[in-house]
Amino acid sequence: MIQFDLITLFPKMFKSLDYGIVGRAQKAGLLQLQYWNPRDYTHDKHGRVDDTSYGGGPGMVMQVQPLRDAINAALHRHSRESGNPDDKPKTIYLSPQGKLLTQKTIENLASEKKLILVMGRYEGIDERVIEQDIDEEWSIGNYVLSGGELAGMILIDAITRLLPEALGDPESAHQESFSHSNNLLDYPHYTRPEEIDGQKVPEALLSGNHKAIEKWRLQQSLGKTWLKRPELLKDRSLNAQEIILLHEFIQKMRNQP
Ligand code: 4GT
Repeated sequence: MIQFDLITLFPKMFKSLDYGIVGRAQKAGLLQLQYWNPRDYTHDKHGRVDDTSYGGGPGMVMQVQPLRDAINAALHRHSRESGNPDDKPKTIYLSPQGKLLTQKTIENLASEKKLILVMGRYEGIDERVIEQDIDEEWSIGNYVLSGGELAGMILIDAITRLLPEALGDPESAHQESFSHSNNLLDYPHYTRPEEIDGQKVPEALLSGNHKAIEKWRLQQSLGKTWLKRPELLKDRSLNAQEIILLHEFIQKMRNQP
């Protein structure tokens, strides 16, 4: 079971997590989402949670007080329920200024019992919240969104599919995370029919020979990575068998381009 406390002005956006594996995980009690809306913590009579930026320039900034009070409300509920002041959940701010999330990061976060995710809006949040209230800052990619909610949902989705009981087939996430933590792309997948419009399923997959299938898949993972994302191979050393398989892949490709 993993719990997320979501600090957001738009809790209804998270309804997209009611579908598929993540929806099932919620219904099965493997995943719990709780919402804390900074709007409910503002002291402003008009309900404002943002203000203009010191130094000028366009756009508004989320103010410290409503945000910090919402985070603290989540922390207080946690310490009241756990009774242990030493296990404070991590607070995470999702922003383009964070370190890039990888499958490795996701695997590490998946072992936490509870995470507090802070979703920014407007131009972002007051820097003093990041300094005082945030433990880790993560980005989902080098591009800018109108809010942190979609990034938060991506993080929750990626973590949830790794929870041991979250999948119908417990092998599948494990297998795939293996190829990812190995810095290789997934191998190609095929299903019935065996032939369509003259396109055939590769012979090796029809052989029923598990060793041959495993070898073909590793070769495809190596070859596709070399073709599509060669930079990934720089972060990974190849063993003798992998070097042979990759050379064979490249050779075959040169024979029938
Ligand atoms: C990009 C990302 C993110 C945004 C990302 C603060 C106001 C941030 C809008 C928010 N954009 N959030 N987490 N690449 N935009 O992860």
